[in-house]
Amino acid sequence: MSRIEEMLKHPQVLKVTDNVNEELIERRTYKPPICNAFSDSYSILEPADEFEFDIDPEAMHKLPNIIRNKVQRVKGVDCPDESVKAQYSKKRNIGIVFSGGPSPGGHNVIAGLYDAAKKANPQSKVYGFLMGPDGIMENEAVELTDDVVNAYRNVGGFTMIKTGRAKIDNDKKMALSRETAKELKLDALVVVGGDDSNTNAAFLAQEMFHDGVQVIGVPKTIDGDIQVRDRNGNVLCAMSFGFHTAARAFAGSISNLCTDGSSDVKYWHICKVMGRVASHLALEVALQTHATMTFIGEDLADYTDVRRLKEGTTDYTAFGMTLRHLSRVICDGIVRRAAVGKNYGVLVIPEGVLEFINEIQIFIIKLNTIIAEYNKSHDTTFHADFSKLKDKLDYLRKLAERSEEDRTFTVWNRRDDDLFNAIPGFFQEGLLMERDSHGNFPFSQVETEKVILGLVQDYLKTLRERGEYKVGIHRDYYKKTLKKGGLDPDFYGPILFKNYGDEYLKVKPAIISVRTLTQALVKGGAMPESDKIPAPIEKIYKKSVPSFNTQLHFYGYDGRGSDPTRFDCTYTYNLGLTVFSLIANGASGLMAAIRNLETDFDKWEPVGIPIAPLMHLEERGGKLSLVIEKSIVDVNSTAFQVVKALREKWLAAFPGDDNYRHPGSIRLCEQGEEDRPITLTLNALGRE
Ligand code: FBP
Repeated sequence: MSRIEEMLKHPQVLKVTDNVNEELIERRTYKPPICNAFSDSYSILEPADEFEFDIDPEAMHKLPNIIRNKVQRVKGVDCPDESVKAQYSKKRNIGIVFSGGPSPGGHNVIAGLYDAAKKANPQSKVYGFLMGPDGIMENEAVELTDDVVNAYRNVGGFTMIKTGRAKIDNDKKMALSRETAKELKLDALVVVGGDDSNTNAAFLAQEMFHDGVQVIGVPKTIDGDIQVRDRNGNVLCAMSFGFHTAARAFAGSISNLCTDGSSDVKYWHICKVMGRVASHLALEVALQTHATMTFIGEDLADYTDVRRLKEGTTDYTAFGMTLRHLSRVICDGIVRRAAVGKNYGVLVIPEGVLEFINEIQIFIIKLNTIIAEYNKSHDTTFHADFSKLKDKLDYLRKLAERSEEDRTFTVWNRRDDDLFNAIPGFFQEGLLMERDSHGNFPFSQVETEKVILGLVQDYLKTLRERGEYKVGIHRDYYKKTLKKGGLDPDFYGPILFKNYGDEYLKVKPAIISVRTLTQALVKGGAMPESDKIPAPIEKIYKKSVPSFNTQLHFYGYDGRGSDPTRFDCTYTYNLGLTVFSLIANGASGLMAAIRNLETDFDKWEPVGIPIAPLMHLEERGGKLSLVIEKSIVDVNSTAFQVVKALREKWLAAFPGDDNYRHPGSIRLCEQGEEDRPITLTLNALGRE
């Protein structure tokens, strides 16, 4: 036996190389607290009539059997009627599926549902559909057992049954799903997904209504864009699960960059954070880390260029920030920090920021329409027929030509084509990328940060040439350096700096090279033209010349796969218990939710929210579809207003320390991690 083979058998080596470590054992055995409603033997539903919705006529028409559902409160009872007991405890077959991107806490939804179902009747079966909705259509399912469920308690990812992005969106797929439900004798189907998947859940609930299969949705997505209020603004679901964990994971890494950046003081870290459209994650990251600059897409869209608003005229270009303008705002922050010696920092950009930039949004909508139209009218698809960028651009050029001959064809004209051809190739490719099955634009695949960075670099170059981008020199350092070289700082100071006397000294704008420095010294009477620049002066000058060094980062898939925070563990386990209560009480077409997430745990209230009344008509892939509306960041919310009010402080474009915050790492049992998203706390305070 070789030495290494022997080593591999050593108990210590076996222990440290085992997949199961202490952390995993701690997670698997942790028991999240349960809401009061679940501490009794049974739970019942009580309609909460005070919550009302504006119903879309199309939803009324398409979802007749579930549109009149009410919000239901889950209440614990110890001794209900015998008929209630019998209904609650009957043997059931329940199927559960993950749909869309992973979101930390999903396994606990399964664990909560499994525990409640088995407690109510040990004969009940819970099936996990594999690989997302495809698993339903193809009847690929596994019966979940104690061993399987226990291995994943409080553990991140959707590894147990995997996930997928398929959509059950036509008669054939519906028929296949009904067939599976029949084969497995399902009483209920649980769809754990985002806005599109819960939309799908509503259609499945309608479709399976007469088959007697109940369908329940669960609000999942790290993007945090499933937030439900009733027509009067009462909050029913403040946040989808997984958001807190992803934000904390991103914040942990970004906060480390803040520390690194303010230590070696040479990089700007450009961090793109996930969130396909809404900027909730970026907002929470800003609150968690106090990163130097964080942009919120919704805020950029809300921008109004008042100079363009002349009385009596409407200039639509005055509304919303352009990419160019955004790059100017970023440069302004960079230049102001450099002036106080901080030529470094951390910039956070939401993944979906382009969606809020007027000119880009127009491209996305136009290209979505073009691609959808093409796919509708051809047997093949746009992306199959035009695999190379050049072919796609040729096709667009032809459309532009067509618009000149046919005035009714307006979707792509010569101006669109010219503008599109002026943007970098990699960005063109990004904008033309294949849409997902829901018709969504794949923002995570586009190198947004590179597009913005390109513009920032160009403009910083201009500012450098204009002498406006300089690194400020601390006056003590300046004085020490000159004195050490035998020069009088007070003599040279007014010649070199535009603000001699301030704490950070800024080299005059006209001095942008060794040549212009020589000229300034000669003009100031400090030396004849033939002399060499004194070494201490040259040293100070060189220190004032900025170089813009960047490191690009993308925070998305890593945080999505993180182990859940205590908040998400508790939230999701209770969501699972809620799902079972809704099923056991005969509900269908409801989404499980927990109210009062923003308060202390003892006030958390499990509810069922009717999905159909949340639907409205929206343009998707070139046609109007009935979908649940995404919640984007409300720029009037307290959370956003706090970030806005503290922006200058966090930019720290003044002498002294930066204002970074260290959220720490995600821990399960110990205290120390704040117990809910800061966004929720602030917004709740704002409503008080
Ligand atoms: P869900 O809405 O399905 O939860 O997914 C959200 C998300 O993580 C976005 O933040 C991101 O843009 C997208 O998924 C990435 O998609 P993919 O996993 O297909 O790359």
